[in-house]
Amino acid sequence: MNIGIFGGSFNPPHIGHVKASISAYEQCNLDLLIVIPAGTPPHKSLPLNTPEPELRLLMTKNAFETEENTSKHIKVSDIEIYSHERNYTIDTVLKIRNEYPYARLFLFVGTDMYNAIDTWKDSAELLKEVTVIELPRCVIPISSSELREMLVERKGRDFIADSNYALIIKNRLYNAKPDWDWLRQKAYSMLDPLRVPHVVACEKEAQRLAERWGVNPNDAREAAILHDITKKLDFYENLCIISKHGLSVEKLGKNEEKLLHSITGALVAQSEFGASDTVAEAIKWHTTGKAGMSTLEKIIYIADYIEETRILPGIDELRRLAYIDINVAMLMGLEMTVEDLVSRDIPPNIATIEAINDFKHIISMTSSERKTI
Ligand code: DGI
Ligand code: FE
Ligand code: FE
Repeated sequence: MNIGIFGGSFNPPHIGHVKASISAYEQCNLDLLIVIPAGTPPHKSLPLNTPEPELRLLMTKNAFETEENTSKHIKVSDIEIYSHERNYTIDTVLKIRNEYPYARLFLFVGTDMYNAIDTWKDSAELLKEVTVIELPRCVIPISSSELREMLVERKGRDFIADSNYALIIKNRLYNAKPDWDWLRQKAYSMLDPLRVPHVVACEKEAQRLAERWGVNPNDAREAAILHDITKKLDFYENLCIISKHGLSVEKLGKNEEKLLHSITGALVAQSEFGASDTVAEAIKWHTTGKAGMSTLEKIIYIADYIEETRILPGIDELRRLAYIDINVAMLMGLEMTVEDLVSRDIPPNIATIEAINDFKHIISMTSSERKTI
């Protein structure tokens, strides 16, 4: 029996690890490849934001135990990952040797390790037990540390298994930020197809408003892309999301089921896409508004209203105002909504009324300040 042993930090695992070890698997004619994510010894130079062992183990499984690799016998082992002490390769190899006394063992190592093998603990004994195979980096020229840097820049997705990319973004591991195309694709797949142009236009408008009003345009884009992701869900599906997060809904008034999508949109944006609190709050208040809105919250409310596909009476005036005085635009938008609701015999939500009073107050303050100047 031929067994390959492939240890590493896998922080995160990437297609370079997988491709190189699969090609070595074939060349060594392996019957089994044992992949061993390393533990986190206190003094080893793993970066501070290294994910929990459970997550690193899961990511390593996701990366290696794929559909593509079903014809291969690959086992991801947890013999090192939970350990907080330094694991020497010789100890791990002897454990495997114990389990497979007659196997031929191949130890897969990267070039750096390969060149330093003489300096390893008990290297002479180790070399009696295993045949060392150098895994060249040239197959996929990427390292985990380069990848971690790319993830912060919304790059690197192509080097990572899809399930792992979703996991990294959901938990914002390594301070990763979502690749725009990936985020859009995920978000659009949750929408009624007829709503996609609205969300596309909303992102564009939110970005422009953010640039106009000095808000982080990336936050505005994220919030816009995600703001309606639960809109397609029915009343009970929305309630499920809310109770899954340990929350409950206060009594809903007539026709207020529609208001749930902003609450659940914010929850799902955080739990599935790792959105920040700032972004989640902007989603939460995008339908009703509220008193004391942040500029990002105003921007998402307004972008939702004025994006280029919307056709409403008075919309062009609102589009103009949004770039001149966003508070005046907010007041106009809120009042237009109330007018529309009242005409349909729907009482406006309390948050909408409070928002209107707040913006009236803000606008009267700024205009009296103007007078004193
Ligand atoms: O999700 P969108 O269609 O893009 O836009 P939205 O989130 O602003 O939702 C608009 C719907 O929400 C529209 O049917 C009117 C309704 N709505 C807005 N404010 C209130 C409201 N419904 C109630 N019951 N009360 C409100 O204050
Ligand atoms: Fe909405
Ligand atoms: Fe919307």
